Amino acid sequence: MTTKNSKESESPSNNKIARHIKRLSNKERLKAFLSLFKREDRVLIVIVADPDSMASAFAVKRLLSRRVSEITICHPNQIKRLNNIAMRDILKIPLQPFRGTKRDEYSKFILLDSQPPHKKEFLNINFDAVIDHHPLTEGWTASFIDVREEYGANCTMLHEYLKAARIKPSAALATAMFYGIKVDTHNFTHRATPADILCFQTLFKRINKYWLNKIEQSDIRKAELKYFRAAFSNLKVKKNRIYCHIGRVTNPDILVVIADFLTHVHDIGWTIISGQVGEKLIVIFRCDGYRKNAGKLAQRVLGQYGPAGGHKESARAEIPMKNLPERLSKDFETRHLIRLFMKHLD
Ligand SMILES: [Mn+2]
Repeated sequence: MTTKNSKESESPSNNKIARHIKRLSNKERLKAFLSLFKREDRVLIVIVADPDSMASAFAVKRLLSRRVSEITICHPNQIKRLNNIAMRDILKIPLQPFRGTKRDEYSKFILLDSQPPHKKEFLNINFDAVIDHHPLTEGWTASFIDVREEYGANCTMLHEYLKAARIKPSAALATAMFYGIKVDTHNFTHRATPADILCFQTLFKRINKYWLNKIEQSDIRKAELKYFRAAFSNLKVKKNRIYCHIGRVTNPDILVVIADFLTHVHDIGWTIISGQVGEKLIVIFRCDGYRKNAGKLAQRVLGQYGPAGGHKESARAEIPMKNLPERLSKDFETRHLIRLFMKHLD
């Protein structure tokens, strides 16, 4: 394992390196990146696994294939989202947990879609290259730093490297990058640059749309289907609002799926779904945003009991059951959920 040393303070600041790399053309940048590696190198790519970072790692693996002797991708986080598990499995992205990866078996280290201060596991690795689109942080350096925060997705940057290397991505790699851009730009409703749009357009003809559909649609576990039965038997409609307490669930993500599903009901302005996970009451808010503010309502109604808040159209609260008034903390039901909101919604 490589560790930080005192020499670091004498090397040029990461800002200076990042500015230098930013000024290069795509071809020059590719050349500078590839010059870091020798044939005998064993490369460890580190990511916090999400669609954008997985696609970026997949692209770097392709870029370095046949140039180095070994490339491994590892991630310190657990992949829990079903869409991300589907992406990894359908596109066959080879990943392994960070824990259990022997770092002394590797000679080069790359960090993608993240920076060393973002996770404590990263701090004692001397990265050779960092390619990211988050704002540049301080207190670290690397030989190669490509940080361009104006990019909506990290894989858009990697697509430029592939293009400069004249590599045409396979259907699996194209689908991975396409999905990574979609997720990181929230389908282009959040930060996205012309570069992201151009990349998206270029990748479109190479993707496998059946794989993409399956990845995007996989968000319900078979074992979770039973919660829909609970949802339909417990839900109450009151004044264009749907309220529903699902009961105990193992993973709060299913509450989000059910809340999103119920927003499809015509003439419904609010959907408020709750469920108990461990000793917490999780409440998911959805509204059409028209003269409504889910984040403010969540804060107003539940902020006194625990963390609650969010955006205009969606919000969430996570309330320790013990913080609720005693008559509510036992055998919580949909009618209790309604009672909580009565005072605040007319
Ligand atoms: Mn990203």
